[in-house]
Amino acid sequence: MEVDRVQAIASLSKKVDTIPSEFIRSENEQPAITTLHGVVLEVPVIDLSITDEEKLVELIAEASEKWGIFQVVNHGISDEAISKLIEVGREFFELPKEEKEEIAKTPESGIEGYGTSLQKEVDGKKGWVDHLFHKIWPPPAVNYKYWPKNPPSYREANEEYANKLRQVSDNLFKYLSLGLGLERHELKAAVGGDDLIYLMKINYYPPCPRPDLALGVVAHTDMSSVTILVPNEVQGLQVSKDGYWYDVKYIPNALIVHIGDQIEILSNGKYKAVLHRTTVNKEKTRMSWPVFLEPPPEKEVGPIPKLVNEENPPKYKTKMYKDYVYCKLNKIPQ
Ligand SMILES: O=C(O)CCC(=O)C(=O)O
Ligand SMILES: [Fe+2]
Repeated sequence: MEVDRVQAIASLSKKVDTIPSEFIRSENEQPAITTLHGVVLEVPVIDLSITDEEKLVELIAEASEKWGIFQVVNHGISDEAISKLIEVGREFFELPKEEKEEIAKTPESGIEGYGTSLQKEVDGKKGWVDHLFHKIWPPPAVNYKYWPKNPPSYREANEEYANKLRQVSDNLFKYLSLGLGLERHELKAAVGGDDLIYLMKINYYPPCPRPDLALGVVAHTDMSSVTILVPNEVQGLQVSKDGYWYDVKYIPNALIVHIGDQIEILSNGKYKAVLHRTTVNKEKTRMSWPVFLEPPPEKEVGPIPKLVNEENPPKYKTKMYKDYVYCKLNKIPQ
C-alpha cells in the first residue's frame, strides 16, 4: 500500500506555501491560538549526579506528582553517545524514499517499522510527522529487520545508547519507587522487571509552511510506564498544565522524562501521566527520539496493592498491558 509520507507532502507544500486541509487544526488546537506566550514556566530540571539520594527522591517524586514530566542532566550518557544517536537517525531520514520504504510498516509488522500515523484522529486530522519504531532491548524482543541498515553505524549507535539508557532507567525506577514509599526494586518489578521492553521511536517533523495551524503529534499521554526522550535543537515539545500549553525548554544533551499511563495507574494516581503535544517549525526539521519503557504485553498492571486501602481505593482497573493498549488505540474506555 502506497502511503503519503509527510516528508513528501512537506516538500510540495514548500513551493505553494500552504498545507493540505487535513493538517489544519480546529481553533481549539491551533498552536498559534492555544500556546501561552510570555509566561516562562519551566518543567523541573533535575541533576542526577547529586549524591544525596533522599533529596533526589524528593525532587523526582515532586516533579512526577505536579508535572508528570522533568528533564534530567548529568545522567551518565555522554554527549557523544547522544550526538551519534541523533546523527544516524537524521541520516536515515535523509535517505531517498525508496530506501526508507524498505523497512516500512506492514500489516504484520505491528508497531515496528518506518511509517506515518494512520490512526484516526478527531475529524480525520493528521499530524505533521513521520516516524520509525523499533525495539532496542531486551535482546529477545529485538528484530533487526526494522533497524535501518544505512548509515552502517546505525546499529552501533543505537546499541550503545540502549546500554547506557538501561542504567538511567533503572535509577529512575528506583527513585520513583522510593518516592511512593515502596522498596527500591518494587516499581521496576511491577512493570516487568528485566522483561521491560525498550521501544525506540524517531519522530521526523519536516519544515511546515503553516506552523501556526498544524501540530506534529496531537495532545496525548504516553501509554508506557516511563518515556525517556532526546530532542534535537528545534523547539516543539509542549506540555499542558492548568489548562494552558507551555513550551518545554530545550537543554542540550538533557533527557526528558515523561511519566506514562502505567506509572499513573501503578501509583494509583499519585504520579501523573503528562499531557503533551508537539508543534512544528517553518524552516527547520525537528526530530525526537523517545524510548517508551513498556511492560510485556501479558503483564498485568493495576494500582500496587500496598498503595491502596479503604480511604484510598483503587482508581484504575487492573489489566494486561496489551488490553490497555488495545482500548487506548481504539478509543474504548479502559
Ligand atoms: O517529539 C516530541 O518531543 C514528543 C513526541 C511524543 O510525544 C511521542 O512520540 O509520543
Ligand atoms: Fe508522547
